Amino acid sequence: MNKNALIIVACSLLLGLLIVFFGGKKDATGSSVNNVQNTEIRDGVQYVTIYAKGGYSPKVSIAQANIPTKLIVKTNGTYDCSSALVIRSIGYQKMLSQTGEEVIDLGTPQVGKIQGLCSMGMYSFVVNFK
Ligand SMILES: [Cu+2]
Repeated sequence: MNKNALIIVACSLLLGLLIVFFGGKKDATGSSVNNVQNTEIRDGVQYVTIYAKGGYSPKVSIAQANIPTKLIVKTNGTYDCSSALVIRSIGYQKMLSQTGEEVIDLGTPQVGKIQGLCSMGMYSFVVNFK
């Protein structure tokens, strides 16, 4: 009886820990995706980095307007259609390599949004220039 009770307590504890751990981890990942600093200005050029694999991450980026900007799209074993990238506003369409880094010149964006899509329009990302 005592042994069984102990096992039940231990199991509940373990389950609780698992929930806290994975729940917490999920939250942390979620917020870090939203708050991630994926823009960088080097030598007067702004770089915005997007990861493409099973969709695009981060889905929403915030960048500065009126600065020459390049979009870096990183793939890493990307066999899904997020490697078929379309950015309509700049007339860009390309099949990215499955693993690599694509640098796309966005010119000097004004205030507004630039949207990237997979060729099927299933996955998307937005860079919000402010
Ligand atoms: Cu797609």
